[in-house]
Amino acid sequence: MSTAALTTALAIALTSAIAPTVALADHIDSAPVRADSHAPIGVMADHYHGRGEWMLSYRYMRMDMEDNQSGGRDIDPATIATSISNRFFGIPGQPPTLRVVPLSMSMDMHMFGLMYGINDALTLAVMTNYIDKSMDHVTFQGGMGSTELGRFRTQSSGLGDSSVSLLWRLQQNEHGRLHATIGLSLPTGSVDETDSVLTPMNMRPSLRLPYPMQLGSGSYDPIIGLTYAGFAQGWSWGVQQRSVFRLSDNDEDYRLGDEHQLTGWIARSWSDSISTSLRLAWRDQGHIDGIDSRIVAPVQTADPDRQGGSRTDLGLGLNWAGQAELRGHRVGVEWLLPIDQDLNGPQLEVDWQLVAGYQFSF
Ligand SMILES: [Cu+2]
Repeated sequence: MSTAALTTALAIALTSAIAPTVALADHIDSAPVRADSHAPIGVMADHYHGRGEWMLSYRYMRMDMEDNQSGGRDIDPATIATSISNRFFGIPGQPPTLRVVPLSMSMDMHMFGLMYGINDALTLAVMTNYIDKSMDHVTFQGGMGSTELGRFRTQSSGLGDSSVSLLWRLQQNEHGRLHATIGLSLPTGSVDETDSVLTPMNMRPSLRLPYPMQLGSGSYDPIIGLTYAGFAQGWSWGVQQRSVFRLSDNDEDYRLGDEHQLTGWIARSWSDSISTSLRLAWRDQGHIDGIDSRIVAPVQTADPDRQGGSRTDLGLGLNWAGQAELRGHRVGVEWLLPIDQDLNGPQLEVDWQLVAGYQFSF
């Protein structure tokens, strides 16, 4: 028997010894499934699976953004249009300030996931998603002043970026489990979406949409993560670090900023089936390096330097895990509200996020 197999056998023996209060993995058939053995549904790659176990999942995510800020301070559309400089000024037809201002944006994402326990130490996770984005803007008339010319909406939808990851179990005992995530984000999302816009000169050309309205990164990006989840009777907690590194430019000569996320949660289990959670999530993303030469417009979203920033969210979650004949079925909902945002602005602020998901393992 190899050391890994021995460790696994030992971990399962330990886990079984204190069942039914602590069942860390769904595949230990003798114990009830703990609703909080999975993290709040907004946390990705939070758990691994035992050998030969499969999981299919679907998550719906909604994000709503409204109003602009810069470096943590609110800024209204007329002030942006008259005082924030346009980096493209000097190119024929480009005004000195940003004459088009985003007012709100919404994003709906449908995420599909598949997990498979290759053995007790390694789990494969594949994810892809379908995104729907919509942004509302106001256009100010001509090159100066604060007269509104009109409002317009741009939309984009399609496949987003996908990812393939390996979850590597580092430790599991009666107190908790630790695993590393090593993955690659794949550029299945488009970076050349177009739509028609209203210009300050009252024209309606169809243009390549600015960066936040594109659907993918256009690059192959490594993903690195570390997750710990701890369990006690009636309570559990966890922390996760997760980073995406943008190492190379895409075909349009830019790369998105690196992404770093740190989150921590506590969960209370009210019964085997039901748990509630409280979570803090910090996220930081750098600005864009390089520039897409086809994205030229007097709007903040077209400026690679006015992208990214950091945000801290507070999340309230509910997990349900099926027992007996419903074993293997799970449902989770999480509502996230920002408590702090510091954006490379002007940029739209996040108002709220909702994540709802269904998972089925067998
Ligand atoms: Cu899973």
